[in-house]
Amino acid sequence: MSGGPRGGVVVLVSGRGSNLQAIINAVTNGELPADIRAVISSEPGAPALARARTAGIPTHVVNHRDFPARDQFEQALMQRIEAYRPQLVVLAGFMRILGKAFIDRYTGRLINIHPSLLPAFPGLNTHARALQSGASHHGASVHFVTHAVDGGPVIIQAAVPVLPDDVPETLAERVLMEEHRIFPKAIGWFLAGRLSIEDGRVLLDGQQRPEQGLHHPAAGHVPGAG
Ligand code: NHR
Ligand code: GAR
Repeated sequence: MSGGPRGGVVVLVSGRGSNLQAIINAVTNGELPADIRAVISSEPGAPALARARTAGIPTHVVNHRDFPARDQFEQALMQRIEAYRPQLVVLAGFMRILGKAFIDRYTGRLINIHPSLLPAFPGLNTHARALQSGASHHGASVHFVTHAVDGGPVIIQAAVPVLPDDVPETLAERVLMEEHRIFPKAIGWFLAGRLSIEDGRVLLDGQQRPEQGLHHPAAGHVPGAG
């Protein structure tokens, strides 16, 4: 267990912050026992920063443009994070790929929400790519972050149907509703000590959840809503 009393969380953001808001709301309404100690943005103008301030959470900006190399950006980011001694670091719409030093320090207590049913569509522009592929379903995944970008062990997924008139924006909106539901849930599981990793798979209460890691929508199976 690392640093401080249980439940300490630092959230890294780059943009709008609707997932951050969902986490804040879950804490506020008592569904998520967590202590959001700070929000750190890689983008100075991120709307997520205003959401944090409104909730009374300390904010910092670590702008990647202020550093000549990724490595130095990450050192600065780690310094900011370490001041809060979090149990968990959460990527909520964080847009910078993280390198070895950062991943090595936080492996096992660093999670991300990604807008696809991983392993389908890692990387960016997932909604347009899902539409382009003709997939019948799309969705979101919360996963542990490892060196393999969007390739770490999946904690929870939620699927939504792709509808005939969807454009990337309408599909993104449907997926986002699910993101806001599954992300606080995954964070709660982590902070309660209910998650473990065995053979690269995530266990909840020591059990493999039947819909995780066994099937994939491309194989004709739609993951459960968790
Ligand atoms: N870092 C590691 N090592 N592993 C992961 O799984 C990570 C990660 C950093 C971020 C989030 C991820 C997503 O959910 C994430 C997962 C940004 C990019 C990207 O290409 C890719 C994946 C994710 C986030 N970023 C560009 C870069 O050069 C910049 C893009 C931009 O600024 O708009 O870092 O999708
Ligand atoms: C979310 O859909 C999140 O899954 C995705 O960006 C959006 C952020 O929205 N994350 C990534 O694409 C990471 N590369 P938010 O700022 O409103 O939470």
